[in-house]
Amino acid sequence: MLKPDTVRRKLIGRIIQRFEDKRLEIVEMKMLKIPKELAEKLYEEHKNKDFFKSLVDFITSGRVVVMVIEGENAISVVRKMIGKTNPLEAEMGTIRGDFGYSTPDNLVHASDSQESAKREMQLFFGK
Ligand code: DGI
Repeated sequence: MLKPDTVRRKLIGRIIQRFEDKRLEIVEMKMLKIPKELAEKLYEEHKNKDFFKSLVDFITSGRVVVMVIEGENAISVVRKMIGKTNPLEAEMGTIRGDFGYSTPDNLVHASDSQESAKREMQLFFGK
C-alpha cells in the first residue's frame, strides 16, 4: 500500500517504478480512502499500542493506493525494498530510507507473511 503521505507528496509513480524495475508484477491496483473501521481491522495487531490512534488517523487521512504484487518470494523482496519501519533506521536505498523521516508517515505498507497477505487481499479486494 502506498500510504497517504506518498499520495500527497506525489511519489506514487516513483515508488511503483521501483517495484517494476525489480521485475515484480502488479496484478491488482486501486485507489481509495480507507474507512476508519477498515483501518482498525488492518492494524488490529496494534490496537493496544499507544500509537494506535495516530496510526489510524494517519492512514485514514487521505487516499491510498493498494496493490497486489506478484513474484518469486515477493513478500520478502518487497519487505527488503521498503526497509525498516522507522525511516531513520531504514537503510539508504530502501524506500523508507530514501524518502522517509518519521512514523507513521513511512510511505508504504507491505504484508509481512503469507497469512497477512491473504488477510489484507481479502480486506481490500474481497478475494
Ligand atoms: O510492517 P511495518 O509497517 O514495517 O510495521 P508494523 O506492521 O509493525 O507497524 C505498522 C505501522 O505502525 C508502522 O508502519 C508504523 C507504526 N508503528 C509501528 N511500530 C511503531 C509505530 N509507530 C510508532 N510511533 N512507534 C512504534 O514503535
